[in-house]
Amino acid sequence: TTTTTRTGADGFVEALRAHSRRYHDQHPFHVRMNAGRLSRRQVRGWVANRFYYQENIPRKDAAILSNCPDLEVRRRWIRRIVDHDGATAGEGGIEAWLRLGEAAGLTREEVRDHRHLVPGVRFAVDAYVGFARTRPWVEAVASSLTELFAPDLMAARLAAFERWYPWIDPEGLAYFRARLEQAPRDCEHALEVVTAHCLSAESQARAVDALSFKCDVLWSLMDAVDQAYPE
Ligand code: PQQ
Repeated sequence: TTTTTRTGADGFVEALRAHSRRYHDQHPFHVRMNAGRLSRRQVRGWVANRFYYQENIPRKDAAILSNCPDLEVRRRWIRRIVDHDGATAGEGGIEAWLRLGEAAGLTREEVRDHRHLVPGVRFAVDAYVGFARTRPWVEAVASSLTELFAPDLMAARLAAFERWYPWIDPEGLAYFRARLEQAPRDCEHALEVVTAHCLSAESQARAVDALSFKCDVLWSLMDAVDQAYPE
């Protein structure tokens, strides 16, 4: 039957949080980035490639909205799309990422036209959007929970960029400052949704698998960037 033993919510949240060990902050490319060991070419390669992730996050969130029958959840979730797309031209996270690119010496055009985008990054990001389109919406929400681990990485990245890459105009780092506030708010909501909906051991296991999948997405993205911009 589908009724199963209810795992304690604490054990479930612990199992989710334990994925911090598989988060992409541990990836060798991120370790080198935060230790100041990347060349300008490598930093630019990462910024240009990560833009594809940024561009697709709102499409991923729109897929979640389209699959979600819960009005209250949709009302809060929609904010993520506005955060990235901006309410008007010149605002939002995608714009902020383009400014990061400019601060790092990339033109807006060369970031937007994907000339630097490598196949592995495209595949990883497309897999994330595809997951949100095709899997049950609560699993897609669970896959966003890597954001539990993002604020520590953002803080480390901000400090590292200011210290090691002074050739990047610090105003270009506004994207990361904004995420320091947005990510905790977003993942608190996602955690609320997942703990409210995943009450059986089976559904909890599927949520943990979804987060595991997302760790793979982010790791694969870094692998692809690492391979394209070797030391
Ligand atoms: N993750 C999501 C998501 O899954 O909905 C949205 C974002 C992330 C962002 O807007 C980010 O900027 C972001 N940044 C990082 C990063 O730079 O390391 C990681 C993640 C993440 O953990 O998925 C996100």
